[in-house]
Amino acid sequence: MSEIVSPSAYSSAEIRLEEFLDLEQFPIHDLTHPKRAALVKDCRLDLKKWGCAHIPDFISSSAIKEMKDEAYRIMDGARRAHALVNPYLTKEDTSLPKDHPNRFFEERTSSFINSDLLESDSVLRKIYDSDVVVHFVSDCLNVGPIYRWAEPLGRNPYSVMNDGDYFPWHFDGNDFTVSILVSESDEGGDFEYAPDIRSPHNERFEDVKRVLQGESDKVRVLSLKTGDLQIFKGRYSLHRVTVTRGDTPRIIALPTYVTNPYLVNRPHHAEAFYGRSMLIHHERDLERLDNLTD
Ligand SMILES: O=C(O)CCC(=O)C(=O)O
Ligand SMILES: [Fe+2]
Repeated sequence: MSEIVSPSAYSSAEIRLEEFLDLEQFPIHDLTHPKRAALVKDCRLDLKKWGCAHIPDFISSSAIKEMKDEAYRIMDGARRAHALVNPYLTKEDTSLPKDHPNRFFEERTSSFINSDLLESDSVLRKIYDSDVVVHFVSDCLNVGPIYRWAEPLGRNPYSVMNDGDYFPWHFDGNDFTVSILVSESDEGGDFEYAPDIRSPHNERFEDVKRVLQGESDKVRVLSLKTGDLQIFKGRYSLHRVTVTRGDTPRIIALPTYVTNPYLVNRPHHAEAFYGRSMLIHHERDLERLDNLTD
């Protein structure tokens, strides 16, 4: 007779890493494994040098296929935005000079499949919910502790870009983002970023302005391939995705992490990116420790 056992924790499901990783190649669960140490070392160097770490072919092709299939099944829920956004996802402050980055607005035409739409047995959900993955990402960033955050819409969404779509220059509300490309567009869809262009308590508006005006030598381009893992400090690095072209949509899974697990996006950020704000976004519109605009 089978015994009914109550969960020992609210999230009691054991996540099988083998469902999305080749553990021989990427033994992220084994803290003594030299391969894990080498991966962490490379990521730390890349993050220091380029503000971005990149592990090719990290997620198994079967898990990529599962995520792609899921994204297509729930694609109807993708919200195509026509929002005009500035890099901070804030309202325009007309008291600032006309060429201030706060007043630089671009049209976002890309879509999100928000996190609340993911299927219950979604592989993306499992990747996000795995503490082993959080620990690995934290080690790679050399920052800890980091957490999943309370953001209900944007914690692990799919971003979808169809022919002609554009994802404008912006900073993220969360500290760190892991990107997993699930489907490559036929053309375009390059990730461009200016590493660590701002830091806690230092907005560096002049440097940001130069990037927006296309005059900065700080911009780097990363062309991801399906299955690659990218770890990125989106709160400090201004970034965008160039226009995508062709019939194949660019679909990317975006698990996101924070240093304060209580936080969510600010209401205006949630509305512009994820199509709506919820009560939680208004209740938790708190001061940020880093004192950055958003
Ligand atoms: O699609 C990407 O590669 C980046 C998406 C992004 O920057 C975001 O969702 O905030
Ligand atoms: Fe972003």
